[in-house]
Amino acid sequence: MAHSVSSVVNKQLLAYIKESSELMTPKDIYVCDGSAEEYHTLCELLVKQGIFTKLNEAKRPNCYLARSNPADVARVEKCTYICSEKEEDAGPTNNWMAPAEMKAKLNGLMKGCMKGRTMYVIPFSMGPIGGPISRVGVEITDSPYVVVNMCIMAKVGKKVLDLLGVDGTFVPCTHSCLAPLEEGQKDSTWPCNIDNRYIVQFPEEHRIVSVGSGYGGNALLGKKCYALRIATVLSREAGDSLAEHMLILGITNPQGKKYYITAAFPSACGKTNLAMLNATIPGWKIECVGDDIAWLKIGKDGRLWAINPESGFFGVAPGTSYKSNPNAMKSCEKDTIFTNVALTEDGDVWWEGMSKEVPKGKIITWLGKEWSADSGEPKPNLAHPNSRFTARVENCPVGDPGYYALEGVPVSAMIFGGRRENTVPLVFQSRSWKHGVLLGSSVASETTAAAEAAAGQLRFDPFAMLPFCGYNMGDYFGYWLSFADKYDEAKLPKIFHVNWFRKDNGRFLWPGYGENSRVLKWIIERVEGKEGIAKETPIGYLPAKGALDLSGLDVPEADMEKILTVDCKAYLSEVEKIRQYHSKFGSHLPKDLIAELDALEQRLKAA
Ligand code: GTP
Ligand code: SPV
Ligand code: MN
Repeated sequence: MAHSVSSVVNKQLLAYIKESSELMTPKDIYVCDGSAEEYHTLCELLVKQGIFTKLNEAKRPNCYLARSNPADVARVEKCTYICSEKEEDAGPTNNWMAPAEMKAKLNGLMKGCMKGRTMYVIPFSMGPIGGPISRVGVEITDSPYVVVNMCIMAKVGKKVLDLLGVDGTFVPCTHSCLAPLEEGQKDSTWPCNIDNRYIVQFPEEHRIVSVGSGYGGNALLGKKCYALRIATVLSREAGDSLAEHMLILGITNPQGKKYYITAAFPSACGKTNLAMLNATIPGWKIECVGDDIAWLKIGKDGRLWAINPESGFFGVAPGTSYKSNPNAMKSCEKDTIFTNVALTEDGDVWWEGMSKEVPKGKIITWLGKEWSADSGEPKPNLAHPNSRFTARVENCPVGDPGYYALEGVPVSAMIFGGRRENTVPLVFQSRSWKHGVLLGSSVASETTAAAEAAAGQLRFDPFAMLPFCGYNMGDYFGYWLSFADKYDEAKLPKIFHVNWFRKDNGRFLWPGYGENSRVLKWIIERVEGKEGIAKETPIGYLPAKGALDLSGLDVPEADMEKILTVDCKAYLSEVEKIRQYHSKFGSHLPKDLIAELDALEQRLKAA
């Protein structure tokens, strides 16, 4: 396929390309066709530019390593804006600026910003091309690193242009590193503009502009900017859809019956791990549809159906090993882009937690510095804590066939969870959909390295969507609640809450990872309506004594007791914190949610 603009027929796209190139004045324009050949050519270009290091072909076929600017390593929430016409519509959890003011600022920054660079045009589909839940976007970027990552994370190229035809519409997603190249100027190995990073969503126009950062969620605009922030807005407009920070997994019981579960955990809190886990209990099988984002829609049958809008995994590297997540390790054995991990002497990658022993020989750290175990120097972080792999869904050994289904998969259960060292039990079920919305709205978690800021601090992260909701979060709670009024609750997924992260003196009380399959088994048995496996408590239904399958598991009974008991006193103080947090939504806080919290308090006081 031709890569020139003359191959484009779509009216909106032609106008978008024209307007973009007039503003940003690139040296040339390249329309991506999404072919394997194009991917290889761009990877070679990235190697030539010093942005990519090709890894050892015998050990990691078709794999590359990129090292970012040390200051451009994660999402930057303080630079992320929802620019709605009214500040109130962005709500208290988002940064806001008036659209006109933001556009003036961006236009100033973007004038001539692609000088000396190629402007890439990436037509992409989130979800199967032409599927009823899928949506189209076009990213314009001056970063070939972004192009190759988008080629893994979304469905890119000619088929999308064909789908758009002459009159089809799409969400325009403009990205620039804001690093114009003067004649003869030597390029940086990670072009960016740290002091001018703006990740901007215009919810009313369904438009995205992101400048200054080349990193993941800031720059791969199909991901968090489109598939969450803009898609939350589109989903509410549709009235029957949701866009969530959720994994999707298929789970088959020993009788061969299959169910689908989605789960929302905050960034770096275990979605990839749960989505790909190998069950430790005999006869149960888990397969992966997606590990980060779910688009959901009410089907003709009244059930909620889900697709994974992505086609790759942008997964956290540290902590991933053949022991903790063998399927993620296998997914990145080939055809993978690694960002900010360490390079070993034999041309392979390494990160903290991949193996007990640090590999022998010379290591190049994520900062590009040499280090070796026998150098006598103290070991620095060899990989950045938020280093990532970009791997293809097709290479996941436990990929679920449901991933390819145009209409998605029917969801039986939804799980919320966070990183909580105390108070929150291993698992419990909500009393109803609306009570489940209360659970989602009060997810709190210790912060991680996935966003720039101090890690390890407890913060509320409702629905694991704090940085990703494109409108007023109070209205988002209301929209979630409305599903119980609009649809038959019996057909909606059952809602659960989990916590793999309870601690005692710094030690995890629950072994987690593959053992989490035991919790999934209980959840499915609840969905099936199995009797006698739950006890009612003030916070919801917990596993009854002996109902959680612990066969062959070596966890002290006292530890299990701790993580399966409700501490009503601690929960009453939790209620106070939730009430205080909710109060920031003012008149946007739905009455039904206040009623759910009041009822929880009453039940706790009565216990
Ligand atoms: P994003 O891609 O940032 O949205 O993150 P994610 O939710 O997919 O997180 P991921 O599965 O990559 O997990 C991140 C961290 O949580 C890793 O360091 C894991 O080792 C750790 N983790 C995952 N599951 C468990 C578990 O069951 N128990 C414990 N203790 N740690 C876990
Ligand atoms: C997250 O931070 O939740 C991620 C990584 O999944 S990023 O795509 O950078 O947002
Ligand atoms: Mn995520």
